[in-house]
Amino acid sequence: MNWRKIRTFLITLFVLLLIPATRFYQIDEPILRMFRNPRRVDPFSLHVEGEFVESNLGTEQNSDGSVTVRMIAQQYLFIPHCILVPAGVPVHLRITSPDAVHSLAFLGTDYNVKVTPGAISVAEMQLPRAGEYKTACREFCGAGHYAMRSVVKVVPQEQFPVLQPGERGACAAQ
Ligand SMILES: [Cu+2]
Repeated sequence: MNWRKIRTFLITLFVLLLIPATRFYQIDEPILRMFRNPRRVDPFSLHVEGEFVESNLGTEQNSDGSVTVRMIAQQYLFIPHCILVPAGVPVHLRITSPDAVHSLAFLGTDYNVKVTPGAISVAEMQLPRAGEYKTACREFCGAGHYAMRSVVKVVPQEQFPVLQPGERGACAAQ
């Protein structure tokens, strides 16, 4: 057996395997996309297409009385900065990140949602009392991490605006 040939073969194989490892977005990414489940989202295009475009962020009213809230956590803010939800109603939260790992903590409650780029984090929550909740990022995400805060305004159900299909509730409109 020729060890030198085997060694050359193994080194060549190793180098060939290294190429896709360093070109993740060119090789692995398109292959992985074929196996994507609906909870995956492309962090590079989420601002321009799909569920997390700006016009779709905020609070959506569902026919069963519950609401769906869509948000983006990114360095170093939450979009929208303020979300409006009715009190005592099931809230389906859907949130994703285009850059780093973040976490959305609702201060004064037990809710803390980890947000990872490429995935949609979902959480079922309910805020029984009207009032203003502060939120903060609880996962160190870079220089501006400590300024990464937002607000949740919980209003009594009768004060929550009736939203048309396609319309999203926001604090400013309130
Ligand atoms: Cu952070």
